[in-house]
Order: sequence, then structure tokens, then C-alpha cells
Amino acid sequence: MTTSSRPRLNCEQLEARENPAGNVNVFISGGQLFVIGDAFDNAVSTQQDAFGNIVVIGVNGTTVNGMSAISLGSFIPMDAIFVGGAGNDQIDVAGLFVTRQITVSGGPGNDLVQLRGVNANFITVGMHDGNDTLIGLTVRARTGMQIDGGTGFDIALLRNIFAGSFFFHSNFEQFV
Ligand SMILES: [Ca+2]
Repeated sequence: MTTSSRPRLNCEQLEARENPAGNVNVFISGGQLFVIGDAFDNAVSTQQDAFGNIVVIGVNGTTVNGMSAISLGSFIPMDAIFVGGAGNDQIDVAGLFVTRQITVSGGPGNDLVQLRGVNANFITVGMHDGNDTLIGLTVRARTGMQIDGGTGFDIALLRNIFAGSFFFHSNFEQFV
């Protein structure tokens, strides 16, 4: 773990203030957890604790369903889908366990995606357009993991990654 990129989630407040921080729409449908950003610069952290409680927290002024944070109670999602949409988004996922798949889409813009202590059968990350950063710390993809940087200059910082049967990466210009 390096310290160079890790504090970014909390240290871009000045930049974030230049644009509306927007709202992230969170809902559960058919056992799937959705965390969907809007066209602005969203910063959001989804965290699950050891008891299974899931909270979604807005960062740097981003709201979550119009509030600063929401609690979803204790449950294990079948899938979890994170979408940044347009804008320079920061998507943090910590401690999340899902039975099937975690899917993250940064969308256009310079995005930061951070996966910390997550566990899923499949993990798919698409950073899409922009100069993006993917941080993966203690990630367990029980069957496999696929990450795509998309266009732009994309950086991946991966530590303690387990991918059971496959690990595919494409369009990352730098691994640090
Ligand atoms: Ca966005």
C-alpha cells in the first residue's frame, strides 16, 4: 500500500467545489444494490461492516438520495452495481461481500475507483473515458476479475488481489 493515491478520496475538496457535487441514487432491486451517480462530480463511499450493515456515504458534498448518507441495514447483495456517469467521480467500496458480481463503471471523466476488502464471485471494472485511477486493496474475486481502463491515461494500484480462475486487464497505461 502506498500513500500517494490513497488519501485522494478525501483531499480533492477544492476541485470538487468547482462543480456541483451532485446526487447519487441508491436503491435495491431484486437483491441487487445499485449506486448510480449523476452527470456531476460525485464522490461516494459504500461500506459494509462485519455485521453486514451497509451504509452509503456522500463525500465532499455529494448527496445520497438527497441526504448526506443512508443506511441500508444488514444484508448480502446478490450483485452490486456502481455507476459514476459523467463527471470526475470517486467511487469507494469497502468491505462489501456479494454472492455474485460487483460491477463498477466510472463513465466519462477522470474517475477514481477504490475497492477495499471486497469479496465477490466476479468483479468487473470499466473506467471508461478520461484519466482514471483504480485502486484495489485486498480484493477477492472468487472466480475472476476483469478491469478495463478505457481511453485516456489510466493508472492501477493493486495490492493483495485474489482472482480465482482469471484476471484480465486492458487499457491501463501504468501499474504502480
Ligand atoms: Ca457523475
